[in-house]
Amino acid sequence: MKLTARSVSLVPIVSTVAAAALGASLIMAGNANAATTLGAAAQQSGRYFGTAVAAGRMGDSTYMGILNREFDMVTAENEMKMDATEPSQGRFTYGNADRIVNHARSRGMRVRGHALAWHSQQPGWMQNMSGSALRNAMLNHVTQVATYYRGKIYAWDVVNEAFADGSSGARRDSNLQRTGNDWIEAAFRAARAADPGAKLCYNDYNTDDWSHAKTQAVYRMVQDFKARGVPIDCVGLQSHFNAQSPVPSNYQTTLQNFANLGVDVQITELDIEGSGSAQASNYDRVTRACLAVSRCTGITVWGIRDSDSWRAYGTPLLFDNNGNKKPAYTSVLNALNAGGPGPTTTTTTTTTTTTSNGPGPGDCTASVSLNQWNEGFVATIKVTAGSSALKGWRVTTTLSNGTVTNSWSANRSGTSGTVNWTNVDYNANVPAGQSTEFGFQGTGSGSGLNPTCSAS
Ligand code: 9MR
Repeated sequence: MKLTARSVSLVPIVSTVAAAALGASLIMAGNANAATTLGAAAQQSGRYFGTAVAAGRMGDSTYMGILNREFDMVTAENEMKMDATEPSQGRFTYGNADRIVNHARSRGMRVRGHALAWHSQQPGWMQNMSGSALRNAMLNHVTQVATYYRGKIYAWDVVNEAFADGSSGARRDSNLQRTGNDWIEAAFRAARAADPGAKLCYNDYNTDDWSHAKTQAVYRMVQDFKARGVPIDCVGLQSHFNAQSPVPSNYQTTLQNFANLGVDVQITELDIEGSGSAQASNYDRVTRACLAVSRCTGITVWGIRDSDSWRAYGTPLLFDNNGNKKPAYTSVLNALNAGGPGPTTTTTTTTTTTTSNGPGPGDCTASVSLNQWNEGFVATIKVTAGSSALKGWRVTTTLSNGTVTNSWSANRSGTSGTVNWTNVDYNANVPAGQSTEFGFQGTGSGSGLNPTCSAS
């Protein structure tokens, strides 16, 4: 990209105002229970503190020591991008991504997935595609990668950097944009279908200043998505700051305004060029802004040591080249220890109910796994054949307080009340005792679906 321009009660002994007025050492001395690592400090208010990780540095013991000690969320810096995971069309490679994901999960860290669809870092074969071939290739990529990592990713950057810089407020021109303005929502729908449990984020840079046209344009898109039931759960603000692009005075306002749309807000690639107390104070401001917004659920810095940064010359990170903590580190840790209201969690519940007509020969059962959040739901219906194979099936569901907006892997009649579903060609045949799945997304409540299955 181009940068133009658990116990919370243990901690907030020091109020925010007092914390701002006191020196760092005083705060630490006055708070014997202060957490001593970034991850632990963030967890006190239910947040996370993450970093970008490069697979190529995982043999560096200093790097790994800091990673394992300080962070509880990980983003692959390049290894989950389209060129890394689908180097030739239809051939998916996850070696380096898996090294990062497996390491994180084995240490109890969570993972942000970055990124499913982006105009940049596309594999060569995709760069030359257009039209419906490109749209289908993109959707297949989203589906395959999100399915591969299903259940392992806290949040996906489904679409990255799709808006233009400057004052136009327009979408960025790209081969993906030229497939039609709805490419972004199509990507989000595909991601939800593939991994209903992951939070789905739109991620961008230069969207930190509330008055910027680009920020406003992203805001309007998210507002529109929420109004139309397009599945979006979070907005990522990359937050790459330097002298040309400083931390804006209205940064907290931006975070709060996005959050007010009903999405989580995450600071996804934070780095701030500079040094010493000036840099420390900027990091302090960003951290406090997140803590002040209850739906700002966490902060990720874009690398560990300055020397690990994509712009090492700007010494923008929290550890110096030798892995020593910088003043910026101390200011972030102290800000986290000063606390803030915990993030609001969406009410996501998963329930499974099974109804059965048998199962005997020619019969089938249907069960539902429901992922419900405040405004909508995704239902995955599992159709299981009885003691003989199915050559076709029909499922009936009841939607008393919800409306289907999008569905996959089945034909549908109706959108609310009694909704009937039948197999599509490729999932008509289900061997005895085996299962197939279809799904749908809706607004409102998906409770009481009570699916029944019959052979057809
Ligand atoms: O840090 C990444 C660097 O190693 C890559 O060369 C670069 C290529 O595009 O991407 C960097 O990460 C970018 C991130 O994926 C998206 N936002 C901007 C980041 C910094 O350029």
